[in-house]
Order: sequence, then structure tokens, then C-alpha cells
Amino acid sequence: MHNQEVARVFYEIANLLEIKGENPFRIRAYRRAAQNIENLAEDITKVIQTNRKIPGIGQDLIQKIKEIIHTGTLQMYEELKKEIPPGLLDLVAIPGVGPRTAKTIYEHYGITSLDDLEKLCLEHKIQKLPGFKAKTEENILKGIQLVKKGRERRPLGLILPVSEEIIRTLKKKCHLERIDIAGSVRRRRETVKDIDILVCSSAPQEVMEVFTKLPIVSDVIAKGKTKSSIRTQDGLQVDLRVVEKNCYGAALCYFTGSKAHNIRIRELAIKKGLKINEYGIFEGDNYIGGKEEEEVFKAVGLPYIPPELREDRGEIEAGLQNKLPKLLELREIKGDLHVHSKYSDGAATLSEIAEKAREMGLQWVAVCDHSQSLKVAGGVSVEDLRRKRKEIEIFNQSSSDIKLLCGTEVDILNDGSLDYPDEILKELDFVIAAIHTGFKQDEATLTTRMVRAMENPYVHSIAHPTGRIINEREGYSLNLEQVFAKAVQTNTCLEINAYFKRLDLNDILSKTARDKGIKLTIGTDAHILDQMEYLRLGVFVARRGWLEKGDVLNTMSYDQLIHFLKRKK
Ligand code: DGT
Ligand code: CA
Repeated sequence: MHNQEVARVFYEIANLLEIKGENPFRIRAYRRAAQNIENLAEDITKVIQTNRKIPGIGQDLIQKIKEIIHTGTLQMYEELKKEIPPGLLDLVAIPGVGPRTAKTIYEHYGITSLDDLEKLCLEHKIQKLPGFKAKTEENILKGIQLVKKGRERRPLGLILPVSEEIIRTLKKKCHLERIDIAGSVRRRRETVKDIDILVCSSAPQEVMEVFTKLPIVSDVIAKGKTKSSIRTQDGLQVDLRVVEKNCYGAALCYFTGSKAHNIRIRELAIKKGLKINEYGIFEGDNYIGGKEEEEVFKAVGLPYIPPELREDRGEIEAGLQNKLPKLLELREIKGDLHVHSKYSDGAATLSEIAEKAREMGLQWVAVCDHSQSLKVAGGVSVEDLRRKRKEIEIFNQSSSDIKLLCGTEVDILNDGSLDYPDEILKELDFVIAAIHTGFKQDEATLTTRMVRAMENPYVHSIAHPTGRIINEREGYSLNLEQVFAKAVQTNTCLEINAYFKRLDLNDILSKTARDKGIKLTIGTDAHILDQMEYLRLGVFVARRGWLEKGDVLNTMSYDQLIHFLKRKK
């Protein structure tokens, strides 16, 4: 996957140009291109090879992308970097800093490192700069914390494709009996520190050779007979272990974790006079099993526990009482409840969206474009919304398999009213309401806004309810207890936004919502077709939140869904 690499270069070019004070259109073009590339669910190399269009990317940028893929960098970027003091780009990467702020700070204090900036903030020297406030300083400090955290843990949505690519290559090039992703990636945690891979092979040396020479490798940290570690060009660590056939299941359990879950399993084992570790299940010194994961659970009196639940959040107790949930499966999902089309800032037409849904084996899609006042995101006027509805009606009449729902992601305005009048909302199949402005309001104001939106009889769900963006922004200050209570009272659903940086509601909050009887809606928030593939990330969150088929609207057939959505009205 070169997507991240290419996107990063383009983002940095945009920042460098901004520091230099270049043409804003040129800067925006690079940033948009970077965003669209980052959001591709497929490898950009493939997209370019097959001559497919990427929005915002013309011939000039395609040449640049090819150069990055072939040489690992871009001449023009390297030249630009020479014009800017080293380290300044690191400051720009801090959320809440940006090129202009970084430039001002640099001009006054001459610093270019994160730690120096943190020190200046703590000494309250930043708020003394012209045009800076105490709040700016506070936000920069928060931003620094986020960057530090982000260096440690990256979003699953970016790491999963890398893991899968490694597995594919190893399978193709080595003699393997078994191979699995373990660790937090297998448990589908929203962010991960590194990739853990487990292998069983009759030719372990060959596996180590191939692994340490993968094209993504930048350093080999360790290369041994049974364990090797590499670092990718992106700075991500990947560990690979080879284990014997007889202990494969026990090792897979051990290296899947979580650590907290493993501890509970071992305690149960001890109570039964057994010992369980990565080498197997033992009675005294006698090996009595461990080839399959199921044997480990069985030995301690548990049914198989899916990896997503292994966090010691009640799965052991539930398992012992045979009350584990029957987790939602990706194949049970029949549609996507949040996709943007060309009507607002999406790149695809209605029929392209339908075609993508067909390809993914879905049955329907709710096309939810932005509402009229969200001008930056191509908010749809009332007139265009009616045109869209007509187009969807005609589409549905002629489509025998895929159905579209005419939806909107209506803005919750600053006073809590909605960005379309009720007469308009009531004509739509599906309405999600979202906060896109006034993030910095206080808890009471934000909560009241959201609660008011839920009181509207035409609002079915709240999109990305907490507003957090992984490694970039904390959620809005909301009183979630009140939000959940109002959702119950008004029969309003809450979204699990499946976009890789959002995953909001998260696993724990999804479980809380479900326990209260709230239904969840999974929506990818796709702005380009490839992003519809993020649907699985939404399912992962749901599974980590103990959700079953009946807890999410996405498992309904089109007719069931339309029937259900009428209930609120
Ligand atoms: P992360 O931080 O995203 O990499 O999360 P994990 O869970 O992948 O953590 P990692 O990579 O440190 O370890 C992989 C698994 O190996 C972990 O989930 C459980 C197991 N493990 C690692 N160290 C220990 C340990 O000291 N004790 C136990 N019981 N298990 C361990
Ligand atoms: Ca790990």
C-alpha cells in the first residue's frame, strides 16, 4: 500500500507551500489530493495502473504519484524541504498549530521541535505572541499530547490492509501450514501499536528470509529462528513468530491477548489444576492439548470467545454462564446508512453508488448528503434535494436488486434547530442529524443542541455522536447520559460511523447504548466509492461492543427498514 506514503508527501507539500506563502488554490489542490488518496480503500498503484480516476487528481499529480511510488520520494518535495528549517514541518503536524502559527512561533523563538514547543507552552510564552490567546496555547498543548499518542498507536483502518498484504505475500511465497494475525489487530482494536503475526511452517528459515526481505521493510530489528521483527518504511513494527503445530492454538490465544483476558484464562486454568501458556495446556508436566484455540477455552470450561471480546470486559463471566452474544457478522449487513453523493461533496453519482453496493453484495444504500447551510461541504438546497428524491424514485422503479434511500445528514444548527424545515425532512426516507459547527461550545449548550435534534420526529439517527477524530480531535463536550436517555425516550438511533478516523460511537459506548435498548446505525460516511469498504470497520466496532444482528438497522431488508423508519414519524 503506497496510499499513506503518497498522501503524506502531498500533505507536507501543501504545508511547505503554505509556510512559503504560496497560492492558496495550489495549496488546497495538494491537500485535497492527499485526502482523496488517503481515503482510497484500494492500493493507489492499482488504481493508477487501471487508469481509474481519483477525484482532484489530474495528469500532473499522477506523474508525481508515479515518481513517489518508484523512487520513494519526489524531487520537487525534496527541493521544497530545503527551503524550510528542518523540524518546522513537525510543528505544523500538530493539531491546532498549522503552517501560519508554526511560522509565527518559529520567527519569534526559533524553535522547531515538539518538546521545545511543549516547554514554551508550559511556560506560557506562546500566549504572549501577537494574536495568540491562552486558549490557543491550551489547544496546542492538547495537540502535542495527541501527536505523541498518535506516534504510539495508529488507526486500525490503516494497519489492517498492511497486515493483510503481508499475510498474502507470505502465503504466496512460503510453505505455510497456518498463518494468522494476532494481537490488537486480530481483536480489531480501533488503534494498534504494532502487528503481531503467528505462523506454523515446516520451513521456518524460509519464512524468516521472506519476511525480513518484504518490500515494505526498512530495518530488520531482529532475525531469529522462531522470532523476527522488522520496521516498515512507515516506522511500524511487525513481529513474526513461528510455533509448533501442537501449540499453535495456545500460542494464538496467548498472542491475541488481550493481556488482561489472558490473565483471567490462566487463573481459571490454575483453579482447575492446569497450566496454560503459549506452549500449550499442561497437567503437571504433561502436555494435554493446545493445537486449536477451542481446546484452550474448553479446558477452562468456556465456549469459544471471539477475539473482539477478549478484553476482560465481562466476556469470561458471560462465557461461564453461556451468555455470550451471538455477534453481528459482516455478511448479515444488507446496506450502508451514510453515503455522500455528488449532490453534496461526494464524488460518485447515485448509479455509481448503487453499482458499488451491488459489487459489495449489499441490497440498499441510504444516500445522506449534507444540508443546505453547510456550504463548505456542498450542502444541498431544498430544490436539489427534491430533484435527488425524484432521481432516486426513478432509480428504484427500474432497479430490481439495489434500492436507494433518499436521506440527508442534516446539520444541527447552533441553536439546536435543524437545517431543513420539517416539511422537507418528512419527505425523506432516512434522516441523520449531525453537529458540524460550534464544536467549542460548552457541555450544556452542545447537549441541548443534540437533545433538541433527537426530539424532532423526523430524525432517525445521530451521525458520529461524539465528534472525536482518532489522534486528531477529542469529542465535543457532551453529557452522554442525557443523550442516551433522550435517544431511548424518542426512539432515536445512534450511528457507528465507520470512517477509519471516526469509529464513533466507539466500542464501549456502542455497548452502553445497546444495553439501554438503543438501536445503532452503521454508516461509512463515504465520500468516494472506495470508502464504502470501511463498512467492515463499523462491524468490528459493533462486535467489540457485543452487538448482535438485531441491534443494528443495517441487517434489515429494504422493506423491513422502510417500515421501521416510518415508526418514529
Ligand atoms: P498493541 O498495544 O496494540 O500492540 O496491543 P497488543 O494486545 O497487540 O499487545 P502486544 O503487541 O504488546 O502483545 C500481543 C499479545 O501478546 C498481547 O495481546 C498479549 C500477549 N502478551 C504480550 N506480553 C504479555 C505478557 O507480559 N503477559 C501476557 N499474559 N500476555 C502478553
Ligand atoms: Ca500488538
